[in-house]
Amino acid sequence: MNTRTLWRNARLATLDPAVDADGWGLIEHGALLTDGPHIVWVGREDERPAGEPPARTVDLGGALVTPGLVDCHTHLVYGGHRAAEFEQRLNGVSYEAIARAGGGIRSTVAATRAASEEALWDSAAQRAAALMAEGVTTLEIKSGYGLSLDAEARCLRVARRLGQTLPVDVRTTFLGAHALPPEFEGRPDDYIDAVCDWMAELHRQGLIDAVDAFCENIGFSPAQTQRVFEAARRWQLPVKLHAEQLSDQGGAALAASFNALSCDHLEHLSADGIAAMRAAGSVAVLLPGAYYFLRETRLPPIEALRQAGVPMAVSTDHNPGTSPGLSLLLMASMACTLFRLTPLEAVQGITVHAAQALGLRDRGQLIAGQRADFVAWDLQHPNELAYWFGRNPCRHVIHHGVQRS
Ligand code: DI6
Ligand code: FE
Repeated sequence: MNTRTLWRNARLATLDPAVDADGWGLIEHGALLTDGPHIVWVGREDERPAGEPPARTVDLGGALVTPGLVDCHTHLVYGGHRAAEFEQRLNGVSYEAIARAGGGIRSTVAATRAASEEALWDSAAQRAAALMAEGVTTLEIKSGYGLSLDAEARCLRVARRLGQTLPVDVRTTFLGAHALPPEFEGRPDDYIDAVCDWMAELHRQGLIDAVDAFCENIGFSPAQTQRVFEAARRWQLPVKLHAEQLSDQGGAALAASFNALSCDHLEHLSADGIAAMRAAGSVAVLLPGAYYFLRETRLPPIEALRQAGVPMAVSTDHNPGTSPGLSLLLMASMACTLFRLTPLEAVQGITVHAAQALGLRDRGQLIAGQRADFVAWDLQHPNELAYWFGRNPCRHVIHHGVQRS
């Protein structure tokens, strides 16, 4: 059966360096041929190879087309919110002080434990819909607000079900080592033992694609993080790390020694950390939403990462405490204004490099063989993705070769 679709009359931003040297990989009067969930040909419409005509043709009306967006770092599944804590912070109480007083992550843990699986599903599905409306076709979701075997399993099941139910790919990350739950007060090493045991069980249930930890003075030490990573290695699960967000713990170098897919945040990253990430091929995931919302002043070392050739991704870090935003396009804009990324770097950061931060090489560019995940925008040039904010220029989303909207 002929299952091929021709998507014609588009201006393609392929992000394929083979198309042009400037990085955007623009093709005017372009077209894409898809077969089921894959792209089989990309090029100028008048250069389409002869052969069997496609079963279906879709006119994209001259729209700009980019790869589907990838949000590679979110904490999407949780109960409640923390607007009151936001007020406290505006009155001068620091994020660390709130966390140390038992608020912060722990207050979301209490709300998450109290929520039913259905309630968690409803709120997370609404958030996913907001991201998807802006062209997100692949989404990472971390656990880390359950902090017990049952509650972590519930959150990961909700994340899995989102990917099975909605037209979006979901990658799950087990972040048991996010914070110390109250029942383990004063016993962080015992808690790490428990996290390693739960990992085995959750992995057995098929709920984990990667493992993460919060390596920080208000989180877990490098030695504790290392134990989590050793357990992940036992199950051949890739790792990533919340590293160097509030202080330099040497987390990035530790993660790199486990071939981490990514190190995320990185405001306090050192030169040694950068060298280790480069050697390991780890992606630097930049989270300008958290920087903005915490009113941080210390920038991640963007120029040094750029010079070292470490790929940079950009993500929402959506969570109720430090980044309650649900717009990946706004993050691209803030990556430019706050972190001084170029628009091209920001767009690569929410596509090809974000995919790489999830270990996915089959998406993020418009190239034959890749997933047929792409977005038609009401824009002329892809640099506008990092320019407009508070506007959603998304016209159509195609996921696995199927037009979603
Ligand atoms: N770093 C963050 O920015 C989030 N988690 C983490 O490890 C914040 C989580 C929260 O405050 O609820
Ligand atoms: Fe995070």
